[in-house]
Amino acid sequence: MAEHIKQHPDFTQRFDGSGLRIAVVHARWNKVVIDSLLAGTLAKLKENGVKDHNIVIQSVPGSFELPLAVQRVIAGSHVQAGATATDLLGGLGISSPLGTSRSGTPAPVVSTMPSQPFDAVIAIGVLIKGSTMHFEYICDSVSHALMRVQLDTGVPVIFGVLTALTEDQALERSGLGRGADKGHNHGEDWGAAAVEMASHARRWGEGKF
Ligand code: RBF
Repeated sequence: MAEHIKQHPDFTQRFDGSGLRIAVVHARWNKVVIDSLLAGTLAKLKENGVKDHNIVIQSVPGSFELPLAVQRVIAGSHVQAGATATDLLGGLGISSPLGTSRSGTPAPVVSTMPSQPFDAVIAIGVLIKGSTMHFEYICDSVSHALMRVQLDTGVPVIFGVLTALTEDQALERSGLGRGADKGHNHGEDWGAAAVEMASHARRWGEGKF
């Protein structure tokens, strides 16, 4: 019988991230651990083909702020995509209700706004248990709320929140362990999970299985 049952998922199947747009929202509490997780996440996104200009990084004070930030970032990316579509139509002179152009052929508007909403959002936070009940309340509410955001929006939200009982646990799970074994940087898994889930969600959304 296998000695260890608990295993990380197999991320050897590659998904093409070259056409995906992904946001990373991270908290700033426990910065040393956050920085390592963020670096691992970004390295994996790029390794899977996600382009630099298609990665947006935002930060919030603490993990409790993550769910609202993720929800707003998703909504904002739809506004950006809508604005681009409107710009393009305006540039073609199709939907200008005020008829502002005096000439018959308005100059084309070259939009600098990204035209694509986020395909996935990675929420990164590090919660370390203290001597009060804050840890329990924040872990519980943040995990439920992040799940709610992804189900409400239909955009995959990757749960990149470490809920560590000790500082050493947090360090080990970000590849910064103090012992001989530095541990595994879970940020890498979150980057890979984002590309996989974004690819699946696109395909499933088009009815392709
Ligand atoms: N935020 C984190 O991301 N990680 C923590 O370990 C953490 N511990 C906290 C402990 C206490 C006692 C308090 C009051 C807040 C903590 N926060 C932590 C911040 C929290 O997520 C949030 O930013 C603030 O409560 C403001 O809404």
